[in-house]
Amino acid sequence: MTTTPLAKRSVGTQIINYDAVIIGAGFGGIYMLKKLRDELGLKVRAFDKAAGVGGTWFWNRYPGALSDSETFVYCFSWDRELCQEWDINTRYVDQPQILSYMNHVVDRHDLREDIQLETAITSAVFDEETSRWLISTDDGQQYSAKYLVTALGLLSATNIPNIKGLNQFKGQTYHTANWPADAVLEGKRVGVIGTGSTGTQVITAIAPVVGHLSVFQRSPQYTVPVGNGPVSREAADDIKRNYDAIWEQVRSSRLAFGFEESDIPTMSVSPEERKKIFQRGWDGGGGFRFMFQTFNDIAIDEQANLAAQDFIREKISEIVKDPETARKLMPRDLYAKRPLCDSGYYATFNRPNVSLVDVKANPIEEITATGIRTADGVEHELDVIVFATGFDAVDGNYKRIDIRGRNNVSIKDHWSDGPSSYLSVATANFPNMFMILGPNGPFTNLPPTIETEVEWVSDMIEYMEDNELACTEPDPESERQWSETCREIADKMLFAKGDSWIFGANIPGKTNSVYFYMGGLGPFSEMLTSVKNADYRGFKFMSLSVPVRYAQKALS
Ligand code: FAD
Ligand code: NA7
Repeated sequence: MTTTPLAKRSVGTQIINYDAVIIGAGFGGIYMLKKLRDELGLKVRAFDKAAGVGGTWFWNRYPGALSDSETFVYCFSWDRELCQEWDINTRYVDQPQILSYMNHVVDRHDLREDIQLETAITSAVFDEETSRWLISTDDGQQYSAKYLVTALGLLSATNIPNIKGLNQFKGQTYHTANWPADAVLEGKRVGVIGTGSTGTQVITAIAPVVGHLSVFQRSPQYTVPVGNGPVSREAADDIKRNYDAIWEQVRSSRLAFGFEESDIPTMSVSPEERKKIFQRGWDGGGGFRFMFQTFNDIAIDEQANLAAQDFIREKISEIVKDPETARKLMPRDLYAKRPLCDSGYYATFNRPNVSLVDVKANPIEEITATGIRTADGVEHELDVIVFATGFDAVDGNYKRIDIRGRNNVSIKDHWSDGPSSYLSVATANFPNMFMILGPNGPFTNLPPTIETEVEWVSDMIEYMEDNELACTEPDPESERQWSETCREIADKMLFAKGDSWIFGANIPGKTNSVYFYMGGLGPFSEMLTSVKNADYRGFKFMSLSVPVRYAQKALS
């Protein structure tokens, strides 16, 4: 490690120099480190505030945490050998399985020595004179790097709603994404606030062990069975044998979930046939499969959407024995959020120890010392409150770091009307800052999108090094056009009419904006390739005002 006192900046501490600093050690950060260190030969350090690698899967240890992407596509495809060696035992992977997989990848590629854990990046400031980033951590250390790669995660900054009285509760409170190892729920009176993807998982998993479970539901959910179960040796071998074909299909598809998306319009078939196809989707399992493999227009056409809604509402009335509970569980709005799947969510409400509180009709008034009081005056006595209340998605972690680009402008101000990017990977006036899963990236099964972005960024950095370029950033007009493209596509989707984190609607005060490119991974990859092949169209480059590989050359 090279250290030097940079007199201008240093306030007693030595600044440590790298070619690239990566923030985050989840899927994105791990692969970025591998590419930049082992393929480009750069001096790189990855930081994570977590005590272990794995990102999402380090943090989300709540009971029932399970991927809703299938195992064979919820992994890295770049490690061909590992794809052949790693066992696929179950259709989906649970949190401990994913975490152990990610630790294995890190060890297998000797990445651990270049990952610094339990270290939060507090600020990153671009120095226009040296064209380098000055990065500070919560332990008071400063680093300098030519490239800053933010692999901060899009579902990572937790959201705890500001409910009156939160601090006076005498029992335990847990957010699902910060689940303590010593959490005890057995026999306890537990309240869960939130019934999204996480809420449905945790509710279903803990109901059999808690004393009493009170579910505080603001929005009822459409959810279908996940269909988890063992994968036979034969099926697993088949997946391994077809590695090339599978990944080619995944990368060129829209959703990257490893299935062919339907091309049949919902209303083009008879009502009987429609029901049969929905039933097949229900029996087969998987939220994305149900929404996108049954028919091709559930997410875009209101009539098609209504047909899917009706099918799920009918299932709720069949499954849930108490009609009043069934009524409360039935959504009436569009089926236009990230499609959920579960391991018996609706049936959980048949248990005698589970009660449903409709907090839209009967809002939470206050958290008291002993529980939650709702507007009807009832005090729900609790030992534990679980917040399954989601995330300040996409730009949440960016706003939590003091990131400053040209003219000392902060990213918070730069994105005050909602976050934007050029192709999800970069934003104007933040030179040499590359984002993995930045705003307006594809809405997909994420590891294939992460790989696509990491590979493109790595190629871009290689190009810059080969051409001795000091820095690059997108021009604002290219960024504006990309935002417009994302907006146009989103406006064609019913998702734009549903209130969820996908459009920033879950956080009070957050800009309701377009946060994703809904055009699919295949078209997104083609776009990235065409930009690269056109000498990085839409990016401007500045050549040397300081030596490239400053860290190595200037200090050796
Ligand atoms: P993350 O895994 O979120 O990693 C980001 C890391 O950055 C974190 O470890 C965080 O600690 C670190 N970090 C942030 N700020 C700082 C800072 N200032 N300083 C230092 N470190 C920092 N996606 C799917 O495609 N399929 C699924 O089935 C699926 N299931 C999910 C289930 C849950 C419960 C959740 C929460 C998400 C799920 N996701 C799923 C989305 C998931 O986040 C992505 O699939 C993927 O793990 C993202 O990887 P990442 O590396 O981009 O970010
Ligand atoms: P989500 O999908 O944002 O769900 C959060 C849930 O919490 C949702 O039901 C919210 O109700 C509810 N919520 C949020 N704030 C409140 C308050 N103040 N009172 C009552 N209820 C509240 O987050 P998840 O963690 O489930 O899933 C996020 C993604 O991570 C998911 O797609 C997976 O990919 C993993 P609302 O619907 O807003 O009315």
